[in-house]
Amino acid sequence: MSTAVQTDLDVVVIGAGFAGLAMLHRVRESGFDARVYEAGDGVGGTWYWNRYPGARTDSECYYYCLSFSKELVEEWSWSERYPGQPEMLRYLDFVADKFDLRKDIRFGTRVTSATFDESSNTWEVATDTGERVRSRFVITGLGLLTAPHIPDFRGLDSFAGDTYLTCRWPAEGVDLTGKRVGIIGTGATGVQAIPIIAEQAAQLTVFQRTPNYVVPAQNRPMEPDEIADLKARHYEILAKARNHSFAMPFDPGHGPTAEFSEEERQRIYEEGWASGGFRFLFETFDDIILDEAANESAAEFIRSKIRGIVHDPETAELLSPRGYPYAGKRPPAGHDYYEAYNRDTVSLVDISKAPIQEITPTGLRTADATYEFDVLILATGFDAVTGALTSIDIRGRDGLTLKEKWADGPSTYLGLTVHDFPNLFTISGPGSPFANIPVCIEKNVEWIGNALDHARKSGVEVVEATAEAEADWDRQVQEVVSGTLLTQGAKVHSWFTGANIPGKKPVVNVWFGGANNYFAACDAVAERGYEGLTLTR
Ligand code: NA7
Repeated sequence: MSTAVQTDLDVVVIGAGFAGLAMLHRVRESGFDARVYEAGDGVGGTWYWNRYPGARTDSECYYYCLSFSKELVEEWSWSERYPGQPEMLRYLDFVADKFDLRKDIRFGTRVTSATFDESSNTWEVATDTGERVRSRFVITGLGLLTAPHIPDFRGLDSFAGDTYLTCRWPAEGVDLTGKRVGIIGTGATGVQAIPIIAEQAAQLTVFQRTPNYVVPAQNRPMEPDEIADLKARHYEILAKARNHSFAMPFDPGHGPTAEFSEEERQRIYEEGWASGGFRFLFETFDDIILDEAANESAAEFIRSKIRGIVHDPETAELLSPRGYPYAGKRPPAGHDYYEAYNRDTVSLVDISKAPIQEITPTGLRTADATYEFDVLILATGFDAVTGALTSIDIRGRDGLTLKEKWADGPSTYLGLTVHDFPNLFTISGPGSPFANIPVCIEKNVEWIGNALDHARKSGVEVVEATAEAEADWDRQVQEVVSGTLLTQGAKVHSWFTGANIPGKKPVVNVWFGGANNYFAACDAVAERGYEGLTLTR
């Protein structure tokens, strides 16, 4: 451990995406001396790194944004219902400039370790640029989907063409015109990238292990009247989102599926399909993620749409998910996704039964065939939720690392704090909701900001979750999901069970008990004087 401490800070924030920017602003408003460390050369987090063709939000613009400043809400206007990555990045740049956040951000600087010093109750934070700082609090804003997952394909380095990772796509773009492209991965990323790549490439081969349930997003430009109306109602919309189980300002569904005739169901599904994206899941029927028959009914509707769109019946069948529930994996939103397979230049290879055996200098080889291409694209996902946190050497009491503590699955209190890791706060940490992220982030930011204010006012030096409160929260995280179909994602490598990473113990790592209920639980803890946390003067 270095003793060359150069600076004393109240707060170190790791990451300059939505979470880090909002957190920096919040603690600065309270007069804390704060610094953000960001590995990228600019702000944006997820929206800085994920520049692949077709990258855009799966949530609508007017609630996938920050709300802490009325002026910001007033000044920024979105151009599309689902903003593309360049627009999202422009937005976060605008936020950074408007609130003069950059002066407290160290870009191009990765935090390598954070060590809690029990003698001074401070954190010693070290970076890959050689900085060492001592801070009272450390707050992580690392994002849920940050640490790339690159499967251990034999021969990956032998490929003679260019290989690209979607989440590390070059900022200057890649010209795929006339190229033969192979892409592995058909999650939310692959589903967005495939139709755009298909427009450019001479030939695109898609390697699919598990088909997804893809509902079209129904993107369109935003109209001036609509923008004005949404701005005027922003805080009403936010209140509605905060009251929704997935933090989206949606209306409830029509009720339980079984209460409707087949004809009525089809009409409601069609309406949901036309509304687009997550609205299909949440505004059609209320029991899709709870009841197997209801889920199968919605799933079959989606399969019927696939059969209607994709001309080749064999391809349509390969694209049709079976054997796991709709929403058992995080469902992607499509932009002419299925339509892309009607191009003569796009072919789909099922690697579920004949897996990839090795990457070769000219392409890849599965158990029963070889394929050739010039460019290989990996859209293979992330070591989600815990991966970014455990990639930093974070040491709490008695030198315990977060990686050791979470060897059998993550454990937190409210997804925000960890026993044995005092004065550490994790925005959107494991055990916090997987829901519309900016809304969840801002609730976390408010809660942490208020906790820090409270600590300072009361002369508290150490804030730490009790072991009991943490165990109780972990139990609740597992309990609330057990009555849903979401646990079944484990059998199809869903990242929210950790099952997409070979060797990672499958355990549901996010809160599925309703974002609204989660927000209420966090508020109640604060109102009761930070119940479940030890506050030491
Ligand atoms: P996902 O949703 O985890 O998708 C990763 C894809 O990569 C998925 O189709 C995987 O197939 C595939 N994959 C992963 N490993 C392999 C191996 N070894 N062989 C073949 N195929 C593989 O990540 P995304 O980036 O698309 O989306 C992540 C989140 O970002 C998304 O949920 C949104 O919240 C935004 P599998 O399905 O595991 O069979």
